[in-house]
Amino acid sequence: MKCRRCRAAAVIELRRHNAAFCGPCFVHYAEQQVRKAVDEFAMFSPEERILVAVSGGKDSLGLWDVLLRLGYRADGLYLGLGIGQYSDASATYARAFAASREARLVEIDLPADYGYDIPNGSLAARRAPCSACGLSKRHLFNQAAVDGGYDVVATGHNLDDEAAVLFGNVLRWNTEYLGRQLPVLPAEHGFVRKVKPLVRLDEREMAAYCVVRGIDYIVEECPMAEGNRHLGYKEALNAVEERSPGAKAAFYFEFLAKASDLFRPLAVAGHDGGLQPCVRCGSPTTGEVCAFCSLVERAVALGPTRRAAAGGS
Ligand code: Q46
Ligand code: ZN
Repeated sequence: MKCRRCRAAAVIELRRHNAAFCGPCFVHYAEQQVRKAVDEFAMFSPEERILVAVSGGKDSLGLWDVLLRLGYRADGLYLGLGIGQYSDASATYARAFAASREARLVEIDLPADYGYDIPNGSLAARRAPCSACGLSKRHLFNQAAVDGGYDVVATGHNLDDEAAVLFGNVLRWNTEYLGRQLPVLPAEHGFVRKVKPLVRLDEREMAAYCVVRGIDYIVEECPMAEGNRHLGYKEALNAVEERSPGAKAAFYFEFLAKASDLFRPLAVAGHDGGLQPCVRCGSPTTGEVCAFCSLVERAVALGPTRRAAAGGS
């Protein structure tokens, strides 16, 4: 197998592109894919300041690396979720990467800064852990971007993530979500712009990118991910992709090109609920107190004793 670009021995084969690449040319390919996504969806300009949400995993660290290599003004944001050993280890990878690139890493720690963790918050709010986690991330990423004067928050969602979410939304015809599933969500109502520059790269490619670039990342999955519906959707899509290389990318990009606009009015209608500032934190919300502040309040009130009794750690 030879590299498509330089004819040297290839280290990775990409069936959906009917191509193979050597290490350096694969890095070039990955950069091109990010560049293409950024340009195609007008994600940000070289002057803008980007806050990259980093988890210590392959996608977010790989994304940060690509953006720095492409010359973007990208800082990292690490959010400590208080998920035991997993959080301790993931923070180590994020810090080590930042130190190796002399890049700026903003850190927020849920237990130290807000007095709760994801297992506790999930119990208190009677939400699945990933739901309490998603709510916390959305709020704190936005808050950190506003506080730090960043133009945009970038997350490491890759093609597999986006295709799996799309699959789940199509299975249930969640029309409001379908109207908002875009690689760029523009700034509105006090929310900064959110972008997903890795939509043209899949999970395997991001793992390969990190290996070729020598980026150490946490391989272990978050222990709370078990039972997450999206894992099942990813497996289903991988089975389709195996038989029909390129199907996953076609599913996602053809949706964006041909169907996404049809659902947009439904998303806008569902989102038009008269936003006002939260009385506690000032974030835009439809109620008096935003969902994040009420989660914190309930989690802190639940306290560590009840948490231990309920089997949390
Ligand atoms: S970190 Fe949070 Fe994920 Fe863990 S609790 Fe779920 S959402 S699985 S990306
Ligand atoms: Zn609030």
